[in-house]
Amino acid sequence: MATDLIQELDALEAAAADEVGGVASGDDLEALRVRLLGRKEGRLTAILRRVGELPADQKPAVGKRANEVKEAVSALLERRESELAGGDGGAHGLDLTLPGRRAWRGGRHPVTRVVDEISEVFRDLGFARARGPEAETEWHNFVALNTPLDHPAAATSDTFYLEPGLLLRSHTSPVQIRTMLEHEPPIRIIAPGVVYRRDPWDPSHAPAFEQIEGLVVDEGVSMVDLKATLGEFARRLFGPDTKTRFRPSYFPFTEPSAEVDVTCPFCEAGCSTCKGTGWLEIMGAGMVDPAVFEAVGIDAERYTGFAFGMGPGRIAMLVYGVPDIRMWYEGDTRFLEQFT
Ligand code: 2U9
Repeated sequence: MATDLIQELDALEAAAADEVGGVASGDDLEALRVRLLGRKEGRLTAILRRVGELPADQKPAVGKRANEVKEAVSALLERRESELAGGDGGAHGLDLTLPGRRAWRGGRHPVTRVVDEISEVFRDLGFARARGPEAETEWHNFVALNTPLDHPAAATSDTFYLEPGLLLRSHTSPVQIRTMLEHEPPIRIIAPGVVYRRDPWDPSHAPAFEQIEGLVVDEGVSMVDLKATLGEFARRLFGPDTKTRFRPSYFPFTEPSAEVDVTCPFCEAGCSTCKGTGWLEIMGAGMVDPAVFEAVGIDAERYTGFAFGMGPGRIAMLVYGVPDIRMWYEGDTRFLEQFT
């Protein structure tokens, strides 16, 4: 009688080992568990019910074997369950048919790309690149640039002061001042970098933005050199048919001064980017004011020079049709990755 029950337990274990591997879903596995180990109708329960009929001395052996089979079958069921959860039904829980995760690719910021493109054009025209500190003295940022400290640009409402006399540069022009203090002419440099102004954020203002300025100083440099250089720059940046025009303007550090427009690269005769005018304003420029040469100890009788300045963030807005400068600085990769 006891041997019959032990044989049935052996058969139950063998059946479990047989069937478990063929089960393909969690539901089927649960159904198999109920059939084998279910408390009411399961095969193990049916066998255990008959243990009561055995003579007392035979009960322990059958009970022990019943426990072993229950443990073994439970282990088989559990292993199969984790295999199914792994997805492939294989031994390693890997599903080689799942699609791969797409690698995240970084890219240069669109404004950085414009800075790099502009820098490349000027490099090819023979300009070196100069850098300088972002924390500047009042003297380098304003005084040496023919801008007295009672000028509105130097007011604490327009410029970030760090301490008396020390500020976050409001343009990259102090880099040119430092270059002239350190080097004799001829000088031919561009100074790209971030500058700071106390402007509240709005669609066309950011409190920190990129600027690229340029400076050429040599004997015999004239307005013709300025116009030829910026004309060639515009043709290389926007295309060979680009025309340039100069409109009179005023800056404290240049005389004469001009705003520089290029023909709109996006239309023949007026579009939304150029607001129907056919022209885009891309920079300011002028002949270096002799007072600036005097401040840095360059002989203004012997040397002349020209300078220019532009905002790559503004140019990137025009080139990419972006209506609000703040969009460059929000760090939203869903927006930025469109331009890479
Ligand atoms: C020295 C002498 C002269 C730099 C110049 C501009 C004209 C100009 C603005 C354009 C838009 C700055 O990015 S922006 O906000 N700049 O219009 N900048 S001439 O003149 C200099 C610089 C240094 C020693």
